Parts: sequence; structure tokens; C-alpha cells
Amino acid sequence: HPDVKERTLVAVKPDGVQRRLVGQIIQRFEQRGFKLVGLKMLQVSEDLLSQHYCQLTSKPFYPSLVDYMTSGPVVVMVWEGHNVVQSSRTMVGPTNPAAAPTGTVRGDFSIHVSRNVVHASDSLEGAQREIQLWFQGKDLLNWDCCDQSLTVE
Ligand code: DGT
Ligand code: DGI
Repeated sequence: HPDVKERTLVAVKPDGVQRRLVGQIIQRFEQRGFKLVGLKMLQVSEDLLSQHYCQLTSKPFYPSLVDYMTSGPVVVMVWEGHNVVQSSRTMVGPTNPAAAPTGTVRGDFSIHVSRNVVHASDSLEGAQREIQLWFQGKDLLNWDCCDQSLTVE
């Protein structure tokens, strides 16, 4: 099953860390049935951020996005499982929290687009690019989760 090895990058942004939401966000991905294969906390550099947000560097709000994302530590993780890229976007909700349904991370914990708590890769290609940007291969673990046969066929 190659698709059970699908991976995505999820990050708790500085506002989420400051508001002590890390545990609740991890819990949602665990209880859904996804497998954590990488996790770290770091202070993001402007260089890393400009690569992560390479499509946004010319936007008028980019300087404020940099201020926000470098204002404190972020917790970045790689989650693995069937359809994890698309399912994570659904769990996170739309970019603008005003449009995010209750039950999504953004819909439950945020009100403004510039403080939207969490990041999740928006496509398979984006996920591969971002995972390589944020993690070294050796820091991503291949391990067997004992309930895998109960969560996917
Ligand atoms: P993510 O998960 O952080 O990549 O965000 P996306 O993919 O949901 O949203 P995207 O890529 O359109 O926007 C990237 C970030 O840029 C978003 O999290 C918030 C920030 N941003 C977007 N538009 C604006 C804006 O008009 N003003 C400000 N201050 N920030 C914006
Ligand atoms: O992947 P997303 O975070 O959902 O969206 P994205 O990659 O297009 O944008 C990355 C982040 O940039 C997003 O989570 C919040 C911020 N952002 C996006 N659009 C706006 C924005 N921030 C402000 N202030 N205004 C925006 O229109």
C-alpha cells in the first residue's frame, strides 16, 4: 500500500505554541489514526521562511508574515498515513479562519488570517518540498504502528 506511506508537514505556528495548543493539535492527528514520523521545536530563520513561503515573498503582507512566524518557536511535524495531505487540510480548515467551519483547528482556535495557528501542506508535491526543507531524512522514522491493520485495509 504505497498510499499509507503518504506524508505531510504540519506546523504549530508561534501563536499556537504561545497559546499552549500544541497538545490539542497533536491529539487530533493521533486520534484520527495518523502516524507521527518526525517532530521538532525550533525558532524559524527568515531564510527558511522565505523558502517555505516562496510563492508569497512578493505579497504586501509578507513582512508581517515574517514578523509573525519568527516571533517565537514553532513545532513542526511530519504525519504519515492514507490520504494524509488532503485529510490534514480538511482538519486544519481554510486559510482564513472566518471561513473555517467549527470542528477544524482554525475554526475552533482562531479568528484572523494572520494568526491562524497552524500550517499544513496543500498538495502532495508541496508536502514533499516542505518535508525536505524542514527535516533531514535521518530525523524521519520508519516504524510500525501496532494498530495499522485496524485503521486501513
Ligand atoms: P499556510 O498553511 O501558512 O501555508 O497558509 P495557507 O496555505 O492556508 O495560506 P496562504 O499560503 O495563502 O497564505 C500564507 C500565509 O500568508 C497565511 O498563513 C497567512 C499569510 N497571509 C496570506 N494573506 C495574507 C494577507 O493578506 N495579510 C497577511 N498579513 N498575511 C497573509
Ligand atoms: O496553507 P495555508 O496556511 O492555508 O495558506 P497559504 O500558504 O496560502 O498562506 C500561508 C499563511 O499566510 C496563511 O496560513 C496565513 C497567511 N495568509 C494567507 N493569506 C493571508 C494571510 N495573512 C494575512 N494577514 N492575510 C491574508 O490574506
